[in-house]
Amino acid sequence: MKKTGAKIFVETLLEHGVNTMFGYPGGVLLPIYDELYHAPIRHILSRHEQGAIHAADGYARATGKVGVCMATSGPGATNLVTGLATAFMDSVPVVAFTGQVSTHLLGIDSFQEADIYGISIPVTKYNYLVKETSRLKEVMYEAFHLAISGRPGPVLIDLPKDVQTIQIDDPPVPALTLPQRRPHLDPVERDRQLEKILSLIRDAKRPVIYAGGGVIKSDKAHEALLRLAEKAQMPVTTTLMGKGGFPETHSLSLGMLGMHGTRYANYAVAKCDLLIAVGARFDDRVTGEPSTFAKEAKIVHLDIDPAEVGKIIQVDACLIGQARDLLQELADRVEPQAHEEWISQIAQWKRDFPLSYPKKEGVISPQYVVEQIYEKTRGEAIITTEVGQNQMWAAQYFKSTRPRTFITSGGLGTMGYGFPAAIGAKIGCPDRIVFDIAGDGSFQMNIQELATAVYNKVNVKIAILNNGFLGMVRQWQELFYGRRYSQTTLNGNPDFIKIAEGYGALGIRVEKPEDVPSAIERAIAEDHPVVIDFHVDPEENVYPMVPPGGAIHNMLDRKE
Ligand SMILES: Cc1ncc(C[n+]2csc(CCOP(=O)(O)OP(=O)(O)O)c2C)c(N)n1
Repeated sequence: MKKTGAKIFVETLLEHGVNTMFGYPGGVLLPIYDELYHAPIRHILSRHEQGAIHAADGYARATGKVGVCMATSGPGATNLVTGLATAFMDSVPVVAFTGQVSTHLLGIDSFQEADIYGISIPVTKYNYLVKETSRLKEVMYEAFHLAISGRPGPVLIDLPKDVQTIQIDDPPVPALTLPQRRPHLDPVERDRQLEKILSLIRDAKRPVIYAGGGVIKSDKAHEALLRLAEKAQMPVTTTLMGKGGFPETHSLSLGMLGMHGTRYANYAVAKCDLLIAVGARFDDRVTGEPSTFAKEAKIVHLDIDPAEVGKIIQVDACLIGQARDLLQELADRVEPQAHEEWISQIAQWKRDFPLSYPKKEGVISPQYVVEQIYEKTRGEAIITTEVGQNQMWAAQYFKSTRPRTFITSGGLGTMGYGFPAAIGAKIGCPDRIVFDIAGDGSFQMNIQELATAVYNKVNVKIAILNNGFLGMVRQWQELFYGRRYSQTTLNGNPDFIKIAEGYGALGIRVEKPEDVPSAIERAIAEDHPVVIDFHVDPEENVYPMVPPGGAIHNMLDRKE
């Protein structure tokens, strides 16, 4: 039986278990949207293509499945670019489809033609321009495989209109002919590395595990990490992307390290004699000046991507593979250890330098709002964040205990990510409470997605830490540019309550600290999207802070 490309497209999505996708139509996608009209796929119409791709990304991060989104040619496709780069930097499995002008119109500046294939090369794991309908099914099979295998990432498929309309014989299910990954190390060398790591652990007096997003992505890696840490008594610090990979309520947890990490995590890294990095990439927000990072330590790197090993820091030993498999192997093989002196030193640092913030009479501290969200959700919520101070306070004060519950744009630092990502996360995990911890600047970057949330009954909560500033940039201006607040005052902010109501959401304004807990309780009780506008201390800063390019153990703190 002959089938159009559009029909093959929908059938192939269904073969991959896709029951939800996010998108925004346009002329060149009419054949596909017509096919979707009666397909058993929930298509969420965003209000901006950036909203669609961030929602697909949030869905992927919360569920572990591939997130799917679609946009039309030209401006629809270019509106996806920030979302592709966001997913690429954080290794998120997204398959993005773009409509394209028909093949005979390619390359001649046709109406709404943009070379999204070319544009997206640096921000995708792989990308395709499908010129023949006969290739479509095979390309889609490859794309879904590539997005989620190995180190995950976004894959883009550009679909000219005629490829969607041409009819061909029903294509068979393709056999994937992708080149197989070869092991990075030969078995003898691998054994040597493993033995070396085991002996480094045996000899270490002051070990630290530094766990990144790879521990979240590799299913069950967090269980192996816990077993390894407890058995060898190794304290664990996580990156922003690694939050939830190790319970932050555990006595061996050091919380987050790096620019806004805890003092005790950064001190522990500075003083450790063995640092085991797992699923982490020595990002500059983590290392500060790399030549000063973990100077006293032997470095072990466990990662799925050999390109990450030795990229920033020379290592003493490495293993390449799934974080789960490598951590399980180490947890099985390692001999039980005790590091009483080291653990008690860390406990002392925790007592001496806890995370803290000033409690001012009548003023809402943003950190208090995050603490209350943690309390009122009993730490069970999925948190998404925007970018800036809100993101760092969320990371510091919401103790994550499970993978896939802290969702944030770590690598690209995309303002406007958190709210659409929250929509995707809630659709993927409808039984969880989902809070977007937002700044008043970031929220306005994708505020239009309130329509998406309300219309589709996506019960997300947006907690705006409204300081009237682009707070994080203002903080840098305060500390390093003589308090010259150039273009960081958000004059002209709207009335967020009216905006929420205008879209049919509930808006709650909170101006007094004593009203914070009840507002959060009320928002949770509502079976409806809620915007809570917390008027917080306008010039509160995120501390501790490592000045850019410094050593991470040299941190600034507030002047009392
Ligand atoms: C799309 C985008 N543009 C600009 C920036 C640079 N930037 C980083 S943090 C920040 C301020 C964010 O302000 P707001 O959302 O109000 O959050 P706050 O820091 O006040 O919590 C800016 C402008 C960015 N990260 N992303």
